[in-house]
Amino acid sequence: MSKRALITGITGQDGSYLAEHLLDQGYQVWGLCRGQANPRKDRIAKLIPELSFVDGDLMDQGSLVSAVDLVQPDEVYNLGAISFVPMSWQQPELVTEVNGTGVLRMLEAVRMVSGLTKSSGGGPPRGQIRFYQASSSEMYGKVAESPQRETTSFHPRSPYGVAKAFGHYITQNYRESYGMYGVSGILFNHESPRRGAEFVTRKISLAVSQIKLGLMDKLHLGNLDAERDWGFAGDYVRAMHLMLQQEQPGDYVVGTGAMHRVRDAARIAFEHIGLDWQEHVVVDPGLVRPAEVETLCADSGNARRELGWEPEVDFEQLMRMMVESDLRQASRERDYRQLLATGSW
Ligand code: NAP
Ligand code: F7E
Repeated sequence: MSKRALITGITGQDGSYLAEHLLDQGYQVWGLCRGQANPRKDRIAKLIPELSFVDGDLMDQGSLVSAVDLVQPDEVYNLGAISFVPMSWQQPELVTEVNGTGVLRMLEAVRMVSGLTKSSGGGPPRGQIRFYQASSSEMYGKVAESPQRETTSFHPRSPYGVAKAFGHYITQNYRESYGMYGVSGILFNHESPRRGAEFVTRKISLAVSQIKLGLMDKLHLGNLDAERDWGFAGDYVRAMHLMLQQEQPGDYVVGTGAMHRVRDAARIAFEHIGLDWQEHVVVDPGLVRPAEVETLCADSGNARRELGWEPEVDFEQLMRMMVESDLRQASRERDYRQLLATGSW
């Protein structure tokens, strides 16, 4: 019989790639969706027609228990979160509730449906449901060492990072307290043509496509010197799945090990369409964060050795892929507007 997976955050970037990957592996896949008329649900349902949906919200314990009980999954991937870091200074309590306490609620739902009680410690993992938590390199924040690995201490710099650290530790705690098969993937920044427009790589690729078509001229950015280890989301969801296939549960760092600055992302994207980024990028101090994470770089040695995971797309390929995708979309929209304006169709 095929395995069943339940994914929270199905309407987000990673949810879509993970669902496609699991369907390819022969899984039946359910996505947890919130809200009574979530427009992003229609979008993902159109993109992946084989998906099934179940209602639920990480703010609502009862809905999560019902969802897990209904789906009876073999694997739960908790990807749901408010993922844009600056939001976490605007609404710190909400972000803590969804990204921190939400993890606890999801673990409780899995524990209750699995009928797990306190473990006496040791022994093989208990319960039939395996749980994946989407931890983040933002937990490292002001980094204690570079590159960062599983044992590097945390120093989060935003309410987002603090909430993710809670989610990380509570997952470890359920593993130790109940013997649950629970793991956290400490994923570094990963991007794609499906990335939200608020994140810096997509903000750049969207702006480049608009500038190419003469629809805008200047792109406002914040800290150009921030360094990140950016990879491709399609590569990273393979690591999530592999983590749940191991005999013993464990936490893994996932990243490429290559670091670039925000200014490199801009340069590569503008160069791809034959323009000089410095003629179009304007630094806006209003976009600089109150406490910045200056530098992040992954040591994914454990994931490579123990999971056999390797990234396949490098940073230059990634930026070019995103620019190409946005250019195609922007050209289609321009042609459509022209057709509407001339009435010639
Ligand atoms: P994303 O595109 O922003 O998607 C976030 C998802 O969370 C959306 O489907 C959203 O659904 C859902 N969500 C928000 N609030 C919710 C709630 N109260 N209940 C249930 N679902 C809720 O994020 P992503 O890039 O795919 O990232 C996936 C996960 O990995 C997140 O937990 C993120 O924090 C973490 N992460 C991401 C990266 C990265 O670089 N992408 C790196 C490390 C960790 P709606 O449509 O309902 O809003
Ligand atoms: O910022 C700098 C900004 O918003 C990257 C999330 O998926 O990855 C993501 O968090 C860097 C920061 O991603 C602009 O200051 C400069 O240093 O694309 P971002 P993020 O904050 O690193 C982690 C791992 C997650 O877990 C999160 O969920 O770029 N930057 N100028 C800018 N950033 C944005 N957004 N916009 C700018 O104009």
